[in-house]
Amino acid sequence: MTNKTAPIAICTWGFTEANRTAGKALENGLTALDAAIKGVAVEEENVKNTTVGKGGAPDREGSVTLDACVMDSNGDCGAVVCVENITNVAALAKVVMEETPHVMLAGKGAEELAYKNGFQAEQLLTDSSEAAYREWLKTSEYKPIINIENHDTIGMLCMDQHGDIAGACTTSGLSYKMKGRVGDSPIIGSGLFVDNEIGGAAATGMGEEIMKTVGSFLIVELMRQGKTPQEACEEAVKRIITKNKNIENFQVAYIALNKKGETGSYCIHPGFAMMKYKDGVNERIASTAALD
Ligand code: SD4
Repeated sequence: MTNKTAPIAICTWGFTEANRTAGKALENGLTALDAAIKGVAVEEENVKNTTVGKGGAPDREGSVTLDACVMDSNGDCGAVVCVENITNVAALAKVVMEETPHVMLAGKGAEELAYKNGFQAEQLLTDSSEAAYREWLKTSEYKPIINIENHDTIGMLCMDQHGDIAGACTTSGLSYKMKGRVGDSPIIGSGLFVDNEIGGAAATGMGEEIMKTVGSFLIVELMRQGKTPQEACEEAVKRIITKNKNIENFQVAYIALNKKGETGSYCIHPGFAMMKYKDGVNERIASTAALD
């Protein structure tokens, strides 16, 4: 074996199958980036997940718009925002990274790139997400509920057999968001950041709060300064909750992985967990919370 470190996959929330898929792909020799894209694709294609890919909740006008980004171990990255009719938007973000001179493409431009590269158009609004949307329209009350609604964005970090780290993050964003709203998930440094010399971090939760503190970049920088992944996640959550008068009303959670293969996770409110695959074991690790 060429490995310096056993491959590791971690992801947000309890996505057992997605994380196992990535872990096995790493064991089979896939690069960290391709394993992460393959792992998150499980949730992009899972119509029961109402926060990612096909089956994701629509915006308040009934359109499902997806956001995703990827970051590679050589520091390259790609992102797509507000994409309709394409399920595997993390894979599309990789196409932006590899086939264009840009980092981020929005809406129609990203969709055209997808079709040129063989992605198929799909109806992302399922019968059940449409029914839930019609129910929501009766009150049109926009009030995301912590850990219940809006909670299944997948951010994934992988370390491959060569010890290289990469990641992917993919979401349909907040349910019934305003048309055109984009959160943290496709924003390099907010929803995801990787520095292969240090480690990586990914986020889930209220994107607006994550973006204000550039959370994933912050965590990697804190690890660079010597903090463990756990300490870095805790500090990044602390930055959000200090002086924030609204913390009762939103969740933010982070996961992190460093070059030594150490991992950490932390959140504001109890209820968050991450998955970790290492040495053939795929386990759910409940996160400690600032407001435990
Ligand atoms: C967003 N961070 O669009 C995403 C939502 C999320 O689990 O993480 N949901 O703000």
